[in-house]
Amino acid sequence: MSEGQETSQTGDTGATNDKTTSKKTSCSGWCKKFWLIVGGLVFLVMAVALPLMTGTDFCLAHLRCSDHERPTLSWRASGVGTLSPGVGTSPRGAETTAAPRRAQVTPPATLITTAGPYGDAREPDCAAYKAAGYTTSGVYKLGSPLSGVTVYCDMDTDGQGGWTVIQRRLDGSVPFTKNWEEYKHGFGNKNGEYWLGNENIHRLTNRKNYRLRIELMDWDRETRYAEYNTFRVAGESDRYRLTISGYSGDAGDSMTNYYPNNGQMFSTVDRDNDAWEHGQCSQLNGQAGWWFENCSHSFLNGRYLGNCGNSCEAFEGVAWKTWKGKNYSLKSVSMKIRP
Ligand SMILES: *[C@@H]1O[C@H](CO)[C@@H](O)[C@H](O)[C@H]1NC(C)=O
Ligand SMILES: *[C@@H]1O[C@H](CO)[C@@H](O)[C@H](O)[C@H]1NC(C)=O
Ligand SMILES: [Ca+2]
Repeated sequence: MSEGQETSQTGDTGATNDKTTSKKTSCSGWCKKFWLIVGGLVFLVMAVALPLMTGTDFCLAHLRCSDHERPTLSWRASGVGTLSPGVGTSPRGAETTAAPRRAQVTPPATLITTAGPYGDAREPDCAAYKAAGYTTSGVYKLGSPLSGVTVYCDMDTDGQGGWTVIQRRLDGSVPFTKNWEEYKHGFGNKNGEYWLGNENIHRLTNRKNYRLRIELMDWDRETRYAEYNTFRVAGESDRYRLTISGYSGDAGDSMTNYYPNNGQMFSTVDRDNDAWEHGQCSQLNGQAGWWFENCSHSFLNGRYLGNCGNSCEAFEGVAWKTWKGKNYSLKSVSMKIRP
């Protein structure tokens, strides 16, 4: 500060020789540094920022280059000779082998394309898709016998995945108070809440032996499950009668013990096929469709009552008697099958 003030004062008084010599000596020190910095910056911009903007540097760093980035690569290679060998060849090889396989095997998290493997709809269920190398949970389009029907495939649960989800409750966005025809054909949203449809479930479970897995979650996000190693639904002529047996799990058996659903026909609010002679279980139990006896200890299609603790209306909500009792309506449930 003080030095600068003095030189400007001497400059004003007219000592030209002193001024130029002092400027030259200070400039040779500072200017060198200045120009070094400016030069370095220019070099940095040329070497780093520009290739980054064109995508070439990313391409080099990750050894993954798409075809449209090729032209800029040659410019980069000529600028930095040491990096160029191998860059044009090895990543290309890696790309051509890895990329197509990735595109085939890994579906988008929530489907669904109308082209490619999904459009082909070649597999009968999620277990077959899993066996064919599809490992991502999401919505898949099925082949015969349900040709064209979409389902949510759980590819993670129980180590192996391959579960075809036939029912799911998550948030109450889809009412399950539906009639016979609606339960027959299915309803809801495959990315959210849905019933796959009695006809679809029948056609799937009649071609081979399936097991059923039921997953439950309460409002404290605690979970339980129940599995049955036999699960089969008859055709409409037998009113979608249920065959279920072989319980295991930690949720308790609410389907084959008391008021067993096994052997019962399906009932809806407009079709009374239950075992209650003088009344209708569906009317009484949340207007749900289910394999009521007189009536049931499982009510997975009941009304979505929300978090009403232990004081929900008894047997009206989404209930599983052997875990949370008749007055508790669960937060989320799902039913999924696998051969
Ligand atoms: C069937 O269930 C209803 C409703 O819970 C009940 O009123 C009726 O007595 C039961 N009938 C028989 C035969 O168990
Ligand atoms: C369960 O529901 C029944 C019928 O809605 C009701 O009478 C009973 O008080 C409820 N239980 C509790 C613990 O809230
Ligand atoms: Ca009845």
